[in-house]
Amino acid sequence: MFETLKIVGEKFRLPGELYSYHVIAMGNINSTYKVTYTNEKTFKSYLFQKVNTNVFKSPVEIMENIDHVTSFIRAKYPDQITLHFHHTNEGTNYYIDGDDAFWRVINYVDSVTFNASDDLHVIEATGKAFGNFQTQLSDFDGSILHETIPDFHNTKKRLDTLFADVEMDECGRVKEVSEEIAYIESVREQAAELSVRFENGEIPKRVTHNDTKCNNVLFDSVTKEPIVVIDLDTIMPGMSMYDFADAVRFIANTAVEDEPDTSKVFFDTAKFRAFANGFIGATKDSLTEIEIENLVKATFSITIELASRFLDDYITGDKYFRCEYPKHNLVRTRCQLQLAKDIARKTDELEWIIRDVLEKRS
Ligand code: GN1
Ligand code: MG
Repeated sequence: MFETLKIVGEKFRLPGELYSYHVIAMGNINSTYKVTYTNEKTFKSYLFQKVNTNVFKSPVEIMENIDHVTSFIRAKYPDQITLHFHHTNEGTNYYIDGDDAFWRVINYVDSVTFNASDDLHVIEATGKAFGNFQTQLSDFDGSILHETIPDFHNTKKRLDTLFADVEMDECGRVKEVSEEIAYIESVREQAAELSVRFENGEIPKRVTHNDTKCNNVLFDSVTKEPIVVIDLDTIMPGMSMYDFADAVRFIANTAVEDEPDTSKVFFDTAKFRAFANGFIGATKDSLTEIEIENLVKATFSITIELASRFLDDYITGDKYFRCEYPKHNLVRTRCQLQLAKDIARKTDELEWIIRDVLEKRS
């Protein structure tokens, strides 16, 4: 790996000598390395990322999207830290190596990330960061963005794909998951509703992040204030409330996303309130009534959507998400379904929390 990274660093004309590297366990799709260079006695670190081209079929389009969005934010908010991608001699912000691997290099930002947090201030700050991100892009022309993964959060299509793959049962795994499939079938229409209404034009089309896990916000290690929103691979036109929903799905889970013991999995309403407070505070002037009144429904829908994606990957042979062990995708599915059931049970309380946050914010 050292040799590969060295070549990548040379292509991006990084000064100094490669000193050390380590893998950063970040995300389920791309591979990320923190790579440090030394120049005499100074050290500077970079993130080298190998983009998973099985998932992102047109990685150059992703880089174009990122370029558009970061340039826009830099021009509008010159004092704000944005992600800085390096360029090669050829003037591209990526390099394709001899093995067809697609590399990009970003300045390392000294920071901390949270895979989970019990600190309600951190959770509220995460909500504010994602809400601000959306508000900052509210006058960005989304039509110039490539749809890097078509129908990424089209829940109806995700569910249709799942049920088509259940019919095919190419790996013979369907018999193992009949309970999970029956539950998803029972909520199929309900979970798909918002995506159908979005396609019909009833719900505003906005520029959204589409992967709002809290570990996609970098925080200052001392002040615990957000520095920058990262992982811009899936920025595309989408539903605002799905950004909210995906974030609370992750951050308000009392367990990790792949907790094997589902008795530990609940939806934490205090964390939900904290995130809602931050997010709504940052977006309330732009969100419309239809978006606000569907935040809770979106939370249920996106949790079912992700469960369906994990389950679909399981029954089609684990080709999409990186798996650490054979039934990892099944464990992830069960965890998300448990969470969805708890969200469904708590719907009235969650709706009430949204109204309460809105009243206090107005
Ligand atoms: C993937 O790799 P990461 O963590 O950035 C996935 C998201 C899922 C998430 C679940 C491009 O994101 O949609 O919500 O895993 N990203 C893609 O952990 O499919
Ligand atoms: Mg991502």
